[in-house]
Amino acid sequence: SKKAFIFDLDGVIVDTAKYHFLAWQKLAQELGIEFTPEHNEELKGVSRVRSLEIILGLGNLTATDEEKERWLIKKNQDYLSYIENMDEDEILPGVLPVLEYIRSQGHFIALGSASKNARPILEKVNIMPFFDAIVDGNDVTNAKPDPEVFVRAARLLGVTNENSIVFEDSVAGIQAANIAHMTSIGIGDPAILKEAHYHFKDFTFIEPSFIESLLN
Ligand code: G16
Ligand code: MG
Repeated sequence: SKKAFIFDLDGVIVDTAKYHFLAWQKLAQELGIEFTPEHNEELKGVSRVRSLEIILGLGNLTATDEEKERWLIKKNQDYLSYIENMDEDEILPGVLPVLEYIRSQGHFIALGSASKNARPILEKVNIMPFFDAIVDGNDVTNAKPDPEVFVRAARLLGVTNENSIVFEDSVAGIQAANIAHMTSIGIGDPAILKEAHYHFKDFTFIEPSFIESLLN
């Protein structure tokens, strides 16, 4: 039967984390909060609202809902200005061959991202045509590690959770896949992603034979 290969976006297909970092750092600076690349690790896979709460927590700052709303809009405007000129050169190494192989074998490809900017990013890097289904931050109410984003993607394709395979770079995303009884594949640091069923440093290490081994 057909499988669903579900890809996270940030940290898996493209490295937008560096642009999120720049935009959050700009805001943190204006608020007088120290925000380092190490702090930024905690924001990976985390929703926009939750990310702001974490940053405010770093500075022991409280804010009204109006202020938070204003800062979230500002952060996103800055982020959008940083990603404006993204193109296919920013697709991470090895991703395109894996997408092409999965498609050549007749299986489904889906996106399961926390980002509300996922669609414009897929368009900028010119890979929209690969995707049979897209579920992003605009479609879900529960953030990873809740499996909602991945389960919705599988449902859209009519594939069971057990026949779904998730590529993720965040701990919360691996947990979400595991909770849903999907196969989880961690991309990145093995020390961070130890709960994943399989693990690769990046997509250049994923051979067609590995994808094939998941099909039975
Ligand atoms: C991404 C990033 C997170 C970001 C979130 C929301 O998730 O990893 O750092 O906070 O999306 O993004 P936006 O502000 O664009 O809605 P993912 O799930 O693609 O890794
Ligand atoms: Mg990610």
